[in-house]
Amino acid sequence: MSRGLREGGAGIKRAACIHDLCGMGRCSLSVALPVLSAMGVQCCPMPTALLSAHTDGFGDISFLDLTDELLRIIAHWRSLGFSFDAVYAGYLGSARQIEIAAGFIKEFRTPETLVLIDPVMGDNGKIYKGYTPEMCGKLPSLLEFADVITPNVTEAALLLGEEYRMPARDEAESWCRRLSLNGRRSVVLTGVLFEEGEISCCVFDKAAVAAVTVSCKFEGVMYPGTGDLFSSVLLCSLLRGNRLFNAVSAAAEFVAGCVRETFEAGAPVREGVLFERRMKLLTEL
Ligand code: PXL
Repeated sequence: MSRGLREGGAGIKRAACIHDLCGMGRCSLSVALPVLSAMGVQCCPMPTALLSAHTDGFGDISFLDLTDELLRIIAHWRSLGFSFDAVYAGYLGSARQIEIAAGFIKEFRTPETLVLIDPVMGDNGKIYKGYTPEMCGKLPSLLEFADVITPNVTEAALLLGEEYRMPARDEAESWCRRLSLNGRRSVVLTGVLFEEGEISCCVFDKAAVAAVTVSCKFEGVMYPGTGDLFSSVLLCSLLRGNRLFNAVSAAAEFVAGCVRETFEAGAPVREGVLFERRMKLLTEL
């Protein structure tokens, strides 16, 4: 069977989503699935691991590594001849999965496929529990295949070999340019605190060869899973043909609205943002 993008699609774009599945704490596939569906994109999950909850704040979580299962999923999809409008990768469960994901992208991407990789490694200057130095060292080899990467400040510092710190405007822009590999890929640096009461993204768009800043009101609390929410909305907005800067603005506004509602509700931070009641807004983005 030949590999086609649209078979059975009726205009619905299809994304392979390489993320973990967490039972508690709204993140990764529990966010990507509803967001992609609401925004009219088919989400095809490639679960990297199954966890009872994410790794930040729930204590003794369960963890099932699905590395071997990924190989079986890929083998079946190969036999079906599928390809994808997008490959969207986030939290990986083992060092071997980095090579598997890279092999998958090489084999299944077409010239039109959008590859967005969120280099999920840590936050607030700390590496996530279970994310090994070997994985940190190998991840750049996967990011080589990305059209767009969305690191937070912690991940950008790790990728650049810089000590963790909140960069000033000039430095954030320079980090983005360095992470773009001489303009070969676009970079969205998330969660940057330039001004009191504001949270920003620094965006390097390879198509425009320019860096810009997008800012929203900041409530002072960082919620887990907001990076996944942001990247999922960003991916769909890009698949709708929006330019990177506009897609970043739309994703940042949506996340900021979810954070505001969660903050006002006084909901537990570790459970992530209350995005459910705001899903209807995504259909209009
Ligand atoms: O939201 C990022 C993320 C994804 N997956 C797992 C995590 C985290 C952040 O803590 O622990 C398992």
